Amino acid sequence: MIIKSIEVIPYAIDYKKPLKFASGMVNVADHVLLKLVTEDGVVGYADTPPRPYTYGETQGSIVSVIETLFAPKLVGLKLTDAERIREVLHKTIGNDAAKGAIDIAIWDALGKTLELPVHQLLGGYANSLKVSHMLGFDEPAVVLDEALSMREQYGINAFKVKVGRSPAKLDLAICKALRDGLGDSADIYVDANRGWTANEALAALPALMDAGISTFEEPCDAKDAMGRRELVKKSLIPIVGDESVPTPGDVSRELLSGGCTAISIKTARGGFSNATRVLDLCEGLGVEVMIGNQIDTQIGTAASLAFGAAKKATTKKAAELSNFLDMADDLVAEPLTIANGEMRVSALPGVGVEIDLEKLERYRLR
Ligand code: MUC
Ligand code: MG
Repeated sequence: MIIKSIEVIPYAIDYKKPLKFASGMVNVADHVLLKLVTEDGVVGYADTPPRPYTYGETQGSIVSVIETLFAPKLVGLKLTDAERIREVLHKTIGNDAAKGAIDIAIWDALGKTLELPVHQLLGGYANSLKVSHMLGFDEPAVVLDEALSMREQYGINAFKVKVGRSPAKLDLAICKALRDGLGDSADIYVDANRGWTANEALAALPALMDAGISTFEEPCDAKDAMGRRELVKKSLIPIVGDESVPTPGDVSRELLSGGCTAISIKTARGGFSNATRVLDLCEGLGVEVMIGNQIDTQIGTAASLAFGAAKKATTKKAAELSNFLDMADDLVAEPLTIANGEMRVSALPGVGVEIDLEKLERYRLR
């Protein structure tokens, strides 16, 4: 149960096609694999996606903060020393992806030590989650084709559409094309990644409503507090906080000040422990949540699935679990599968994936 070592392994795997959105583009998974070993020889893994343009973390900064600040203080603690571990991680502001990987690897090692799946340890509510697919910027016909093929091949019928461009009509045309092409049964919702001003988002609302959009994520920068609050007051659909709410403190601030009315929970950001606190806070306040995607690999997706399936509140809406399908390869020994629009939890102890060590050798950068 005692943490013996924490190793960080930067690696790079290409995407078959890039995902483009208002705050950036991803065409390579330049992530960090975290490997935690206990004195009993149990190995816990977690994946760390850097998002410099959103949270300021890079592949290099993740490696550095873990190697120089966190790992030296965590080695020697028990996997169950949760509050002591939290105290170490709280020594820095931010670094939420790095902290998330440490937390998830600890849970993975704990599950393997106890020979139990982490979704059981976290709550064990469901065996599967409905899957939502995230659609990046492209021509309306191309985006619709992707959505139709996701429905045809995997049974997915929930789609998050990236918006936030100028002119807004580029994005509104995509929303209309998707509704016309997918029909009324599809859940279609949008994410502007802060690309619009509050007034641009407000101007887009009627067309979004016409297209039957169910929720509107990060329409504008939450720091533009007055405009954002006006927008929230005027919107008939939930305004979802994502990058504005990585921690429980951020969630409290944004919900209580009227900056958003629903919360996207991402395990890559702070891990299961942070996600549990965010979820409990939202439940206490009666606020809707959804499981978001940090453009995760299969390792990260397995973590989102383990958490989302464990808790009742996160099983209501489809969870964003499918964007690993765009990657040219992955580090897992057995690929995750999506069938009938659902992903089932793994029966393996821990988070539920095994690492293919040959692939890790192939893609590691050092
Ligand atoms: C999202 O919901 O914003 C884009 C960048 C990232 O890290 O996550 C995404 C998806
Ligand atoms: Mg988002």
